[in-house]
Amino acid sequence: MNRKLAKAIANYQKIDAGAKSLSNFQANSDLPAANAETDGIHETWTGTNEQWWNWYISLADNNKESLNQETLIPQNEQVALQVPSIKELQQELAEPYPISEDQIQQFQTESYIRIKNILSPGSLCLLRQELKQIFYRHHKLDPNRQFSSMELMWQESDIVKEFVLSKRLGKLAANLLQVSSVRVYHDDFLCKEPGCVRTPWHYDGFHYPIASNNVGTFWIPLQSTPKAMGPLELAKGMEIYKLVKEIPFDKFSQGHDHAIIEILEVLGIRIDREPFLLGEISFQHCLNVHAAAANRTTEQRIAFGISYFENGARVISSPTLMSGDWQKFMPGIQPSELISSPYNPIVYDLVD
Ligand SMILES: O=C(O)CCC(=O)C(=O)O
Ligand SMILES: [Fe+2]
Repeated sequence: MNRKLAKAIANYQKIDAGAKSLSNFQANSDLPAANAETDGIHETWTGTNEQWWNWYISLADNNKESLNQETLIPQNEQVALQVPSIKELQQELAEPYPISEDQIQQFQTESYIRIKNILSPGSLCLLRQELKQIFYRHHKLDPNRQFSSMELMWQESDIVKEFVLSKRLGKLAANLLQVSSVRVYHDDFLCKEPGCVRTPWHYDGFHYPIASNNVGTFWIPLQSTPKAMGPLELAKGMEIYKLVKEIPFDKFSQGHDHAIIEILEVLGIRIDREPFLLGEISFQHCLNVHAAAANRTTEQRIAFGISYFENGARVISSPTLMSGDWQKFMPGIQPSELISSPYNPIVYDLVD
């Protein structure tokens, strides 16, 4: 192991042991009590998926950028654009995106790819309106909420369903992952309210209960997303996850995120922190290491995540609490079984 890396990990383990011996052990108020009885992750998540996200962002180290609610940066509200009719939307989403061999190679090497103009601004505006409507059908406005999240939005709306089950996105995911057929795992409404803290560093493969590396996620910002609003931050390279894998996870503190920040810095790993334009999206391989910045603006940062996996993949044999309430995303499917519930339809198949 690289000497600098070994030192950074040893340093983290010392801090982590110190924190635990000071009985910081059950100090995370976002962790459900039943999950605070052990210090491991090899157990079922006992809260909801929404609580999972709240707990997860509580593990982000925000020491470097303290957030002050009074100094949020004023941002123009997302302007309402002319939205397409359902027919126009269906036409747009049926159109395959012509991805080049070079782009596929780039994705396979760097572990993610950004693509511009994949969805029209009008369609994204329609998606944003629809997602907000669904979210507020279920949740009250709450000024204390930092992160507003919800999954399986496509089950509640024909418009969202058009996006999630679209040939445009499904085929693109299959082409980038180099597989012949993909199913959907879940979608994710990811709204950082003004002043919301960072999302900790991670790779999704550590979270997904799927026994395959052919899994990827579109991250679709639903407004142009400057650095101050909390865009995704993407480490370049398919091997970077190996560094992160070495670091023991701590479900109570910000130590894990802190250690990754240190390691990425010490080793000079290249990180893409560029803003996203409206219509620009990223697709991350499940081994891509990423985080997201805090939202320092006065407006909501809304992104829509859609995750696809190789058709034929199974559930891992022992899912952990890192996967949240994963059975919601594949009702009736047990560990080690083939993932084929009605919530995971085939979205693209080469032979169709
Ligand atoms: O939007 C965020 O803050 C994080 C999203 C993320 O990690 C993901 O979609 O995999
Ligand atoms: Fe992620």
